[in-house]
Amino acid sequence: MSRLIIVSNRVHAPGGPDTGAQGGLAVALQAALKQYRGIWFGWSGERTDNYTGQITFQRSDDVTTATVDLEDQDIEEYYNGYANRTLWPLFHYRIDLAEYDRGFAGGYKRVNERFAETLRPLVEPDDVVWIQDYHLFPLGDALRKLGSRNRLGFFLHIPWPPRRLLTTLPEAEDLVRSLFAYDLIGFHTDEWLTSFREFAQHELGAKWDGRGVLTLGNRRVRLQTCPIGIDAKEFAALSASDAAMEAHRQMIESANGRAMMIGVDRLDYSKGLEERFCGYERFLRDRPDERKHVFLLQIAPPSRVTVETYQAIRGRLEALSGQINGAYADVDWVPIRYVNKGYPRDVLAGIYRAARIGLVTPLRDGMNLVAKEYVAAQDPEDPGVLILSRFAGAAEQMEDAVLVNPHSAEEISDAISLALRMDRKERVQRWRRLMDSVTREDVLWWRKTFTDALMRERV
Ligand code: ADQ
Repeated sequence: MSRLIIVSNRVHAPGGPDTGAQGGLAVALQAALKQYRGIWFGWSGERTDNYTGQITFQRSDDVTTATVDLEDQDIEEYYNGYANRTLWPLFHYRIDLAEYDRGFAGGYKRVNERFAETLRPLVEPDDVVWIQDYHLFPLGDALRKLGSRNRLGFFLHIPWPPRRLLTTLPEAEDLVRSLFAYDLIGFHTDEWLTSFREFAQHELGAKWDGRGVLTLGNRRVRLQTCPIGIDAKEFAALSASDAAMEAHRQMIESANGRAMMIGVDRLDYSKGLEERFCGYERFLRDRPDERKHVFLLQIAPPSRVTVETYQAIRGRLEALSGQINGAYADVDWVPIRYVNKGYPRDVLAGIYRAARIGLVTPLRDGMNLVAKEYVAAQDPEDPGVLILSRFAGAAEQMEDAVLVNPHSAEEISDAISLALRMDRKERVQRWRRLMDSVTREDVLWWRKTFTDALMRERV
């Protein structure tokens, strides 16, 4: 049987601490690796003075992790630079924040080539290689240049931007051409897949067969929509754990009869946190009668703290929550509780369950797993209401949420009011349909769908 080799920017070594950040993806990938006696390769998160390609192997059950350390310049140009300051904003439609810098582009190429050189000797002829996400677009091509004839798959966890936006990236054509090294590319939604296909067809002259295959010169690549899910069963079980019940009890007690709205997001401009606060402020301003029946708990652990735009958004959110609380708070009520830390997943499950409304309003998101976790954690007899951005990939599957345009404060305000007034019958009906899709297309379905399709590709 073929072995599976998964490659991602960061690798979580087995048995590491549960910081809440690892999430369902790492668990699903570990399960896939176990099934295929696989290897998980990537950056350790540590630095070194001199990249030598020295690999640290760790083994637990049937999963082997293989990690390398990176030099400061690599981390600065490849990770903080091209990945986080060029590709991430551009792929979330924020060309105003994207920085185009040849130094970043060079560092990105160098690290991908280093990964390829280090990984190549580990790959046996029958192995199947599955590369994850935007940090590693050119890795497949670099492996082919070193003679790999293995089946190579790639999955993109973030949106693919519309063709005209992507043309602003100086390296766009080379980058897309390099993706033809793969046999299969997976996207969360049809929208992201179509944007990729349109760029390849109209900017590079690739041919589309109408049945999922693009051809460029002598390379063919299959495109597939394959939305990621969560481990829904495990998450529902977590929400019945002791830690979850205790968190639930505490939240209900401290809500003091008011409806809680919950937001859980990495502190990132793509998540629409400022727009969410403004929409809530609109609700507070326009609906004085409903105002004190509700409060918002926003949990937002800082991420990418060394990047300036992330420091700036943190400052703006602190100011905005302070202004809103200053304008509306009373002796017995504060409209926004704003918390900047992570929580273990069982505690998070209890908090979700205590929330009458899940507020998930990214401006652009590849999928968004928080929306699915919120649904999975609900009490089936008395579930809360999910308010979800139309611009999250999750909206393609979750049409029974209250869908909103996160750029419109009025739509967010109306949705909050609607959710607060929604009767139990409608909440249960909507939740059942949502839970059905969250359970059916879970993370195990996602990785099986992708790996099965990859195994079927001819070499
Ligand atoms: P992210 O942008 O990180 O993922 P998301 O899909 O919402 O976004 O996943 C975040 C995860 O972190 C969730 O599992 C959530 O529970 C956890 N988390 C967030 N805040 C937390 C906190 N304070 N404490 C504990 N846990 C917390 C990227 C893409 C997404 C895509 C995923 C998977 O941007 O669009 O859904 O990859 O493909």
